[in-house]
Amino acid sequence: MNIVLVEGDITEQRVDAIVNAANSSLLGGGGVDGAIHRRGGPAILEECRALRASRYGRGLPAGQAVETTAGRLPARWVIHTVGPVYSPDEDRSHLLASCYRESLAVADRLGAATVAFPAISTGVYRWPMEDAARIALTTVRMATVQMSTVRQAGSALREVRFVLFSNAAYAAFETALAEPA
Ligand code: AR6
Repeated sequence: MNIVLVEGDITEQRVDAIVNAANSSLLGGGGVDGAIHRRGGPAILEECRALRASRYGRGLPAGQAVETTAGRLPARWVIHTVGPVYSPDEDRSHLLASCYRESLAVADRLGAATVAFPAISTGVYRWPMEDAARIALTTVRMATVQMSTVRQAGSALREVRFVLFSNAAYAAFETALAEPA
């Protein structure tokens, strides 16, 4: 399983699944969420509305993940996850880690070989980039090791790609990736 860093726009990634940093409403927003819905078209929102009506009447809780179609995007699925809002007073890193773990579990269940993540919670939800990068990489490394040891047949997952929207975000992930696992 490879971890790859790229600087770019997640909506342009040709992967099986892209992860959306959504909010609990699942009904869209700004940032990466806005970009995904804009470029993916109305089919994604339609499925999100159906999920609200069926399984998530109170919204998708922070740390959980659920998939929809990717509409017109060059991916097969969008996995929506809700990051925690950063708080200087309360450690919510378990919720941020859970976003990565749960999204990978959904990707694995779908049989995705390639998955792209944005830097969840580092925009509107204000999580400091260096810390978010460390949590993201530690969690993905641990989860993929577990997936390959727990599943006898092996997971289809071959690549986890982090798509970073700025040079500073890319540099933070590069530093965290260079740290010993
Ligand atoms: N591709 C990759 N990364 C992007 C893109 C893109 N097209 N656009 C932004 N980013 P944010 P959050 C980066 O705010 O902090 C939404 O309104 C961005 O630079 O999208 O989890 C939701 O509806 C930042 O580093 O998500 C929620 O209400 C990272 O993606 C709320 O924002 C995440 O920024 C979620 O906040």
